[in-house]
Amino acid sequence: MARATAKSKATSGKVKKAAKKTARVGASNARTTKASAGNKASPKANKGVKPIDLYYWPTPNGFKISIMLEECKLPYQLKPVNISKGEQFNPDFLKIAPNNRMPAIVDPGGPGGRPISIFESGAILQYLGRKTGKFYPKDERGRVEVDQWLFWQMGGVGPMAGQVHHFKNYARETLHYAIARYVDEVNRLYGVMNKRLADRPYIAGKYSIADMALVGWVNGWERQGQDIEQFPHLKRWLATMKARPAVARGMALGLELRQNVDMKDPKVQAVLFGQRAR
Ligand SMILES: N[C@@H](CCC(=O)N[C@@H](CS)C(=O)NCC(=O)O)C(=O)O
Repeated sequence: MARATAKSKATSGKVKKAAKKTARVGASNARTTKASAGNKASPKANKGVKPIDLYYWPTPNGFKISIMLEECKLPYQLKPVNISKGEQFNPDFLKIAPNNRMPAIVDPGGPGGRPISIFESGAILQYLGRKTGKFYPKDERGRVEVDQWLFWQMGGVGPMAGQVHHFKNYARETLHYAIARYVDEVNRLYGVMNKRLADRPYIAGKYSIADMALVGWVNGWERQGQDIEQFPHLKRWLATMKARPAVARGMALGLELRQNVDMKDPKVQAVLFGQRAR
């Protein structure tokens, strides 16, 4: 906690700057959201709806929520959390997301018409699915089908691919054992997904929040030491997913924010990987 507080103080000037940027990006995002509405009924439907605050940085976990917001045509305001500068340790952010990780949301129109804050991407996806009645079946069998693949992503593909990214692309020491272990595990998980997709268009049958949770991660197959050609059904699914305009918009959101971030910079590594980076 002391570390978090010190970091937050150290970055407070920068956070202020980011806040200015937030307003700017938020405004441009409002345009994105409006444009995304496409469907003429949407602006009317969203009349009087207060935008959801999206605490976000452009990474596969962040994309899950930007995709869902775009798919549901929900109005939202982008609140960048620059994780390479330690903004995830800001005390105000920790009140919303005590695990110091993004994404998180604050929905001013939560249950009972009162604001609600939510962290953990899977919980946010389920909440938005229940709120909108979209991409998350209401019937128990359909919901269980989606939940099991959503949790499979949360506990498997995300953490394992995240470890590959770390050991293969960012770690300052080359640990062959760790690289092989996580590359192999991601390979196994891709195999499971490929088999599953052999006889259905999407992971739970119909397009759902489980697909949204997966696409940002599978899109990084090359950096995860995988060859997509080995997984033809997964390859087809990925292409179908990326062809969806809302997915493309969700995965493009805020990419410019991380343009100049060097993940190998010792300062960035100290923020993200703590002692182990030194
Ligand atoms: N289980 C969390 C994981 C979120 C997560 O790991 N976010 C990363 C970026 S992809 C983060 O905020 N990292 C900040 C840090 O490591 O300090 C979720 O799905 O929401």
